Order: sequence, then structure tokens, then C-alpha cells
Amino acid sequence: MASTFKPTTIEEMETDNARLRETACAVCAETYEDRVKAQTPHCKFGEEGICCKNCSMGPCRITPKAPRGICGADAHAIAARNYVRSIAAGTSSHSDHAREILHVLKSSSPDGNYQVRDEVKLIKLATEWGVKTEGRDIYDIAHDVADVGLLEFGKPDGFQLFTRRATEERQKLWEKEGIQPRAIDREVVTAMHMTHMGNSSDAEALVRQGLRMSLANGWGGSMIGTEITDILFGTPTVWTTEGNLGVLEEDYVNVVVHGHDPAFSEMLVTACEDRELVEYARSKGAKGINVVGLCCTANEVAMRHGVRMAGNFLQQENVVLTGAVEMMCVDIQCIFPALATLTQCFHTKFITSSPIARIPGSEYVEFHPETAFQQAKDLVRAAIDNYQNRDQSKVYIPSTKQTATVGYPTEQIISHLDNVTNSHIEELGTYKPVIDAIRAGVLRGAVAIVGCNNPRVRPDYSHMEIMKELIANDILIVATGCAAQMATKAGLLNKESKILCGDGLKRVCELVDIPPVLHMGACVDISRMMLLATGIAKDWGVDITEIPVVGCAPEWMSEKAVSIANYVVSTGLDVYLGIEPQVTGSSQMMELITEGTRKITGAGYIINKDPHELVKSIIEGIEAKRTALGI
Ligand code: XCC
Ligand code: SF4
Repeated sequence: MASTFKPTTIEEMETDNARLRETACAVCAETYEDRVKAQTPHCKFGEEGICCKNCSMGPCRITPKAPRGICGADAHAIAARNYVRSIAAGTSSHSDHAREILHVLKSSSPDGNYQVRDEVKLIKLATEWGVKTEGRDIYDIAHDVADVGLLEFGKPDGFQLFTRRATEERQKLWEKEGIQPRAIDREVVTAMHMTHMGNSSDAEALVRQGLRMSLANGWGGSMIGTEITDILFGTPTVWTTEGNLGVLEEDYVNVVVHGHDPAFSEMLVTACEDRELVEYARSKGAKGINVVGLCCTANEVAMRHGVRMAGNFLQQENVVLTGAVEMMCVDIQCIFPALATLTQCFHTKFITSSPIARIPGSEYVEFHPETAFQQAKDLVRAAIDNYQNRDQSKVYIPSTKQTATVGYPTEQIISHLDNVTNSHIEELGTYKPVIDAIRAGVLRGAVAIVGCNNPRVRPDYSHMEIMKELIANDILIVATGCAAQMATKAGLLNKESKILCGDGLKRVCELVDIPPVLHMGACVDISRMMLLATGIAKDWGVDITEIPVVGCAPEWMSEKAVSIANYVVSTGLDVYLGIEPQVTGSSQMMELITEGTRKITGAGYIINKDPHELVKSIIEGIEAKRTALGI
């Protein structure tokens, strides 16, 4: 049968967006577009990173007439300090999320709300961390593993345990350069200390601390978050699901989960499947309960339950604007405070659940592991009760959606590769087939596309252009976060999208039975990408900087993204950015982040706001790595 697949264009997405703006106008609601206008032009000092308010002699702003702050700090010192502080915030966010999950693991029990779903992974990790496993109860092991994980945050000596997973070359390099990450909290505190008034003004020293601290995220907090989440909720497997606003349903009770921490959303998803509650929804005139995800929470539940994804970061207001959402439940990170006022224009209940993300105007239901499932059921019941309050005159759900195959952690990638190499026993469990395809040139390389969307550029457009161009050039994409959701919306996670690929990648997709963009999860799961690149490098027998694999964040916006970009660079992979970091007011900082880090880690940023130029340089970068490898 001929494929009926058609990718969704940016224009189609923008048409849906425009139609929902009409709803916003009709209910007198403001959206981020209105606020972008009100904030334009942005403060130039902030934009360039040369405003300092680290002490009350300031704020000091650097101009040609006033090249130093009152204490004497220059543009380079100020921009570097601001930059390092954003890495500190990003590292803290991912890592504190991981710490929460560790506490959930610590509370797990056979008859409690949270259980161990992946015992094999738990045992593997216990063994890696030196926790005794023989003859022990699985929950005793789990609690000990949680304790070791929690110690990674504050241990007085030693380095992050997961750094031992890196290639030998990387570990040596980190040690030689003095950027081996110590306890996670220690690295953040050191960064905050260094940037306090009267401490470091040497931009290079600050950038080095940024690299070190970011490693405590990528090879610490984030990796812990991923591992423990897999242990608790299961290592993701391949699911076919759908994405974009069309996943909201007219005649169902729509519950949206949004944020990052799966401990909350897992319970809500389970509650939405509860037979009694589904019956209750039917008794209220709905056909059932439709739970959908937003942002990284969507990625988490899509990969573990096939839950459909309503969209990425800048789509959060659109979801409410459909008028068809009974309840929006959020946990942590990337939640617009604007949702509080926006939901008030509709019948939508806006539930916050974490002491980390308190938002005025929301209903706050603090979530506790001991009572989690009951709380989730109570919330879903309240959502059902709210169904009758939906105002049909305000409802408009765009029909746009795409089929998506999601759930490719490294374990799945390996098992897919094993399926195609079963004749070569020695290749089982390795990345050899990928390496062979890259060597042969069937695949030119791979790009990890990650990060947010951002109104500083045409939202989603940069992602779309870059992804299409890369797959057309036989470059495989692995994606996480809102980038993965953009790929979902565009249809690039549909296996049929192989028609957009070059001949080589198309063949690989057919042979391995994968879409050209592999969904690897949420943003904490960029740790999976680090392990993927490490695995390829190890099987290749080279260091990670040498393989034709790079990172790209075309539309990043958050401080988490700055931390990520730094640990990717520290891991030895170039990072292509479509948004400039806020350090442009310092020539020294611009040099440090693009070239300076190359002398330390072998990688750096390449920055270009034009997606077509950026993708051109990605392809050149990949080809240059190939040439250097002699392939
Ligand atoms: Fe947030 Fe993770 Fe960015 Fe999306 S990609 S806007 S950080 S949800 Ni992480
Ligand atoms: Fe100004 Fe220095 Fe204080 Fe910053 S730390 S506000 S540059 S005096």
C-alpha cells in the first residue's frame, strides 16, 4: 500500500496557532506573543551579559564610558560570572530533580505507591556502585542504592561515580584539566562562591568551573535521574503514539500532565486508567479519560506508557486555549506562571504539586510519595467533575497530529542493532553495525538535537529546517526534550518519514525498522546520549571527540540548556547553537566558549541564528571529523 504520510509543515502549525490566538482574543487572554511584544526590545545589557548585581554597590552596567563596575570587574568578569551562575541554576535543576527521584526510590516498597519495575537495572547499578546484592531483598538493595546516589550530592571526597563510565581518554583528560566533577552540591556551591563579589574575575577560571560543574550534571545528576527513573518506572521501550494538539479529544475528560518529574505524572497516568474512574467519567457524559503530556513529562510518559504528547514548551498556552482541558497538572520546570491567569479564562483547573514550583493562582496539592496514588485519583475525580463546566462555545481543538514511534534508550538501540546482526555473534550488544554504516558512508554521522523552542527565532522553524536537512543528508538524529516533540509534531518520528531521508539513511531506517529521528526521552536523558556516544567511541576504539557525532540546540532557552551544552562540550562533542548565549558583551567570553574550550576538552560551540547556515556548518563539521578519521 502506498504511504499516505505527509509531514506537517511549519505553516500548518502556525495556522493552528493563529486560530488559537483568536480564541485568546475572544476570551481577553494574553499569550506569550503579546508579552514578547511588550518586552521588545530586550535590555541590551542583559542580552550581552554585562549587567552585574552581585552586590549592592551596583547594579553596574558596562559601557564604553564605564568599562568597569564599581569594584573594578570588567565586561569579561561580569559576563563570565553571569554565565557560570546560569550553569549553576541549570545543574541544580536537573540534579535536584534526580535527588527527588532518589528519595522516591528510598520510599519504594512492595506494597507502597512506588515499586521497583526494572530489577535487572537495579542489580546492575548496585553492582556498579558496590552495593551488596547476593541473597538480599530487592527493596533493601534499592534503599542502599538510593543512599549511594544521595551521597553523590554531598560526599566530602572523590568524584562522580558515573564518570567511570566515560572513555579512558575522557577520564584522563578531565583529571589532567582539573575538571573531574566532585559532589554535585559542591560544584554548584563552588560556582556560587567563585561568582560572589570579590572572588574570581578571571573568565577562563570561571569557564573551567562551568565545565566541571556541568559534568556534575551530565555525568552526575542527570545520569542519576535517568537511571533511577528507569529502575522505578521501567526502562523505556518502543511505543507507537501520537503528538500535537489533535490528541486532545472533544468528548473525553482531558487531563494534561506537564513538567519533568515522572513521580507525579506516573501516578496520574495510572489513575486515569483506573476502571472505576473511567466508569465515573462515563457516568458524567464523557466517553472516557484522555491523559496527554506536555514538555518533558510528555516524553517520560510517552516512552513508558505510550501516552500521547500535546506538544512542546511554547505549546503550553495553546493546550489551554483549546478550551477542552479539564485539568492541567504540573510538577517542576518550564511551567509558565502565565498559566494561572490563562486557565482562569476557561474552566480549566490548574494544579501545582511541588514545593519547587509554587505559582500564585494555581491550586496547590503537595504531592507525597506515601499518598501519591490516592492524591492522583482525587485529582482525576475532580477533573471529571469539572467536565460539565466546559463551555462549548470556547472549544476549538485543531485536528493536527502525527503518528510517532518513541522510546529509544541505548538499550533499545542496541537490541534493534542486534536484530540486524544476528549472524555476527561477536557484534551482539555492540554499536558495530552503526560504526560500519558510518565507515561505509551509508550514514554520514549522527546529531543529537535537544532543547527548547524559543520566540527569539521563529518557533519550531529552526528545528524543522535543521532536522529535515540533516536526514536528507544521511545524518541520523537522536532527540530529546522539546526538540523531540517538535520532531513528533512534524511527523519525523513516523517511520514513514524515511521518504524525506537520503538513500543511505533510508536504507538504515528500513533495515533496522526505525524512524530517522530517534526519541531518546526527556532532557535529563541527554545522559543517555552521552552514553550512546561513549559506547560508539569505545567500540570504535577512539576518543569521543573523534567520532562524527555532534550536539545541536537550535532554539534553547533555559539555564538547564546552558548546563547541558557545557557538559556535552566537556564530553568532547561540539555543540551547534541557534541562540547566542548571553555573553556577547565580552569578546573574551565569546572566544572562550567557541575556541577556548577546545583547548581544554577538544570541543566548543558553533553559533548561528540562521538555521540554514547552522545546518551547513553541522554537515561540514561532521564531514571534517570523517576526513580526520580517514573515512
Ligand atoms: Fe523545558 Fe524539558 Fe527546554 Fe523543553 S527542552 S523547554 S528546558 S521542557 Ni528541556
Ligand atoms: Fe558592581 Fe562589582 Fe558589585 Fe557587580 S560585584 S554590582 S560589578 S560592584
